[in-house]
Amino acid sequence: MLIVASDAHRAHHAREPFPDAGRLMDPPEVPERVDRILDAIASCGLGPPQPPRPFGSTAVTRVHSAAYLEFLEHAHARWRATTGRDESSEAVAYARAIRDQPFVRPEHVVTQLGWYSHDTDPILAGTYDAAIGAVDVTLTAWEAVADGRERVAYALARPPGHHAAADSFAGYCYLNNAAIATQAWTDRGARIAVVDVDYHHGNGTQQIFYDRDDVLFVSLHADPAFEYPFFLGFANEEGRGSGVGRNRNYPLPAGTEWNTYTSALEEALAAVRDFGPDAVVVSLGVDTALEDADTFRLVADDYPRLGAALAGLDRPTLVVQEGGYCLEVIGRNVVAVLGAFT
Ligand code: OKP
Ligand code: ZN
Repeated sequence: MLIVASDAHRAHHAREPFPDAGRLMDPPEVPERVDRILDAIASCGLGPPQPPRPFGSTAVTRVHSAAYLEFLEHAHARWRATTGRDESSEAVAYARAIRDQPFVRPEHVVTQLGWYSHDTDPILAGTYDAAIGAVDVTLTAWEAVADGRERVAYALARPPGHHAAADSFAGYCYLNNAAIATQAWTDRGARIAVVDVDYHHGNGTQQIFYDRDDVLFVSLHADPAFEYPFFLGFANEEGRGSGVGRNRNYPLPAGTEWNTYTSALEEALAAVRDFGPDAVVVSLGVDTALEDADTFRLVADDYPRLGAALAGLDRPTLVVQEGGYCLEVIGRNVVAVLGAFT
């Protein structure tokens, strides 16, 4: 199995605490996540990780709007010019779009921050370069599978991507790595199933492919009735237009253990088999772990089972890293999933 990783992610490291369920929380999406996964990969004999090649922006512009990309690239410099803050400052929204108004042209950087995001994530001086670096990692892994050189590849993407939509960042995500690879695949004529097993609903991926009949999006996640991203991820979101029936959400209760998880997983994977994709993209978040701060309770032995179920689809597969924040177990659990493919 090809494993792709790079150091570009280090340019993005948010440190300012943000409000989360009534408390201030230190950002958990840190560079050390990648180090821990690489350690586990090294000690289980997978790898060695390969470096990415640069892909430029063509594939990115197939998913994200030109205006959003221009914003993301220059937001921090504009923020500095406007506020007088320094290189290490974090640009964060503090005013939001006003609903149901005809306004569509954000010009001021603060307006843009409120326009292009729906939570409190910051843009740092290195955010754009890091996000592009994660896309290069993802597309390098994708290309090896799409060209038929590998049956399965793993993209150690950071920052993650599944909350980023065509023109919005949120949930630690700026560019939607999995969606960009999926789009690149469909641009070669393939029908793709995206299986999102991160603890949180992949709202960005859902939004990007909501009208599409050539991409099936299935997501198992904590019920948005009580969990981030709150506004999307409910079971009645089934797709739109020619995409009707091509979006399947499996919201699960707080405290979900393997027993409940596996039933939903079997249903989701049956929908994938039914769709009959040419290839599969897995958005792999391991924040479903008992040890993670969130509410699910999957344990070490469950991750090889999850991997085996995904590998059982028996399709060319790109696995893209999403969440997982407990540094003690993130590596162990990622490697357990990957190991099931070998
Ligand atoms: C990302 B992924 C606000 C962030 C609030 C959101 C959780 C994001 C999870 N700055 N927390 O799906 O693991
Ligand atoms: Zn998550």
